[in-house]
Amino acid sequence: MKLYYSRNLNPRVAVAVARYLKSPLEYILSSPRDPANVGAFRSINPNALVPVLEEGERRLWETDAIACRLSAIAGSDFWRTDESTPEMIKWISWSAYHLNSAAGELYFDRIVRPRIQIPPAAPSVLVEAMHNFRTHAATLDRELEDKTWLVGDHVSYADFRVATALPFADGAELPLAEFSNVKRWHERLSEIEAWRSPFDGLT
Ligand SMILES: N[C@@H](CCC(=O)N[C@@H](CS)C(=O)NCC(=O)O)C(=O)O
Repeated sequence: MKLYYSRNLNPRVAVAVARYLKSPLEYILSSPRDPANVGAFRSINPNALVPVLEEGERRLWETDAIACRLSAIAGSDFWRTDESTPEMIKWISWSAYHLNSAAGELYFDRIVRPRIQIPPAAPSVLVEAMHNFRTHAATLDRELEDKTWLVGDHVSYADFRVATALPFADGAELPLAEFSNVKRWHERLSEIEAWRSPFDGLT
């Protein structure tokens, strides 16, 4: 099996999941949007994005689908398959449409745009993204008031997925210090080596 990845938001989650589950993978560092690669990469993923999990002829894209598959292969409940599955899906969905959507805009503007040398977004776009991030981080903060993990009593994919942008908080200027429960929960998550340093030992 192969996992095509880069060091950006979503592939970072997929690599962290794979390392956490000790998935037997070959890791292929990729630049699918590089003009030199984009055409060829579309045969691996028509969206020309990473991560992609390749198992023989089968290619699976989307981080959530890859996490689901790797968890099944590992025989783990990291991807919950019991009565708590809807609760896990709730967090995955919420983070995609709300927290990570807002954080992703800030990440893209402050980390990716300077790297690929395109001009910053209009200030009003960033003000709105920051407002949305604060709104959703406040929701998460309240939810985490009396919880160690988002689903049940041990870590699940919901924790990794909701935390997608938090390892980039400094560079993306996410105001984590304002949300003490979120900050504590992410510190706890960062005690897991696979989450803290997913790329260690990879090229
Ligand atoms: N919905 C997809 C999004 C994948 C995506 O946006 N990947 C971005 C990185 S966050 C990408 O491949 N960008 C080009 C690159 O990283 O080189 C998922 O959840 O996997």
